[in-house]
Amino acid sequence: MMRIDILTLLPEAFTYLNYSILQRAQTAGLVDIHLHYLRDFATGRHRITDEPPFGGGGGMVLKPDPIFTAVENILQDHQVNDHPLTPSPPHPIILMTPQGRPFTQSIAQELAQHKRLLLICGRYEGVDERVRQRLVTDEISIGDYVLTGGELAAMVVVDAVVRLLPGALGAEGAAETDSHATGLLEGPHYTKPANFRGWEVPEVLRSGHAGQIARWRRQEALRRTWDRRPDLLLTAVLSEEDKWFLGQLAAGEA
Ligand code: 6GU
Repeated sequence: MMRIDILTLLPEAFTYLNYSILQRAQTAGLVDIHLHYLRDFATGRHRITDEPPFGGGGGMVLKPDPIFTAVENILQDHQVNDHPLTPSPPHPIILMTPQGRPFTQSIAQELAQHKRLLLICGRYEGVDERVRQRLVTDEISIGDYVLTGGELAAMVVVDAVVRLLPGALGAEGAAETDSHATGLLEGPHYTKPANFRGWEVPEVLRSGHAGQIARWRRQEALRRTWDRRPDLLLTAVLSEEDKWFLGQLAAGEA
């Protein structure tokens, strides 16, 4: 069973984790998710977690001590005095920040291999640099736009990771055929009715020919990727037949 700890100033925001696949994965014992309120680890009468930046300027910066104390408590036996990158640490300690490495399906796959993850939700204005340099082992962003805090980003990462855990998806939804798992976008999907307002479902999908259906789906995935995300074709794993079909698309013949 994987364990995920999330350190946040807004634990109430994580209700999304109690639904759907994330809920099922938890009740099935595939993952154990623990929320920790950063303020609980702050000291003093006011339990202050942030302060204005040294040197002036706007915004507030998360103080290092509550974050270090929280992480040390959460990962009880974790040694945080050494730089965490040299003696490779037992578990990833991930800071959610727009300055992090851009999150991808391959990072989700990488994270899904670990027994334990700790996500720290930053805030846009910033986190004391000593947290980055001396505590975290990884920094992740979910894209080039500004969010108020790392909470939504942490839920995105948890969702993408948990659905990769063996047994998380029902038989109907295999993670291997998802968009991006194959390196391509998925082609179109259709369901009942076969004729909706005169608009027909492609005949091949109702033909019952498994081989023809698989080939059509592959070609439509290639077509959609060619149209919308040609950058993905540079890294996708392509067969000779795939390359031939892309040649047809390029020539305007498909
Ligand atoms: Cl991880 N945090 C914040 N605050 N904004 C983001 C982000 C993370 N990823 C994209 N924008």
